[in-house]
Amino acid sequence: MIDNENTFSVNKEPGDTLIVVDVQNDFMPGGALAVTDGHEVVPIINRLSPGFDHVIITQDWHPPGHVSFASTHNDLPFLKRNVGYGEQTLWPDHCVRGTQGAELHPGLIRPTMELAELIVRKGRDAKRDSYSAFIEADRHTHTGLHAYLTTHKVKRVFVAGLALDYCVAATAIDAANLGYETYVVLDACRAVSEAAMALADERMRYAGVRYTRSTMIRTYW
Ligand code: VGL
Ligand code: ZN
Repeated sequence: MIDNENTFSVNKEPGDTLIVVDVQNDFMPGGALAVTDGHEVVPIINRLSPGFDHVIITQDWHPPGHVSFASTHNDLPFLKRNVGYGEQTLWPDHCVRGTQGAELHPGLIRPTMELAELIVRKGRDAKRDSYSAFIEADRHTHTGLHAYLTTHKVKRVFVAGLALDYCVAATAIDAANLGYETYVVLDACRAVSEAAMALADERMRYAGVRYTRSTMIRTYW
């Protein structure tokens, strides 16, 4: 469903920023909200990060009893429920702040974590989820990432990590709508479900998000 006409080769420019989304233990095989082959993105991201002027990491970082947890509503995971700000997909408890499942994959620590200048923790409010690293699920509350990138005059962002059909897509769509030239690094992402991926693909294209691959990003200096 992701074909080639929206996939671009790109030459690295000063200021280019890599956003590494939710490469956390709970999204790895065996984790609470496992993404198939999620661990495969780790070495790819580690090869990618040293070439970027800015590396930003995000962590899904929920308090116990978070609104996105099925257990909070005594309901089943993967159903949807209307909460204050609209429809919320319910998930198994995952990325509870301070737990091992919320930690970054240990393989990411060097060099990506070492090079990162900012960690954005999202979904921190019990009553509000956030797939996007920029704007929370109420579509109103900013995380501060846009202000940070504006301060550093960042024009282009490259998004990688987990899950492509949820947090990566939401982050890329917001980035594009906020005016960044936005690339999703496809081989450095993995998706949860085919159905969600088809929808995410459509929404990303509509927002003007471009696709690239780690092998198609060139550095000339
Ligand atoms: C994510 C579902 C719930 C993600 C986070 O990182 O894509 N998905 N929380
Ligand atoms: Zn979450």
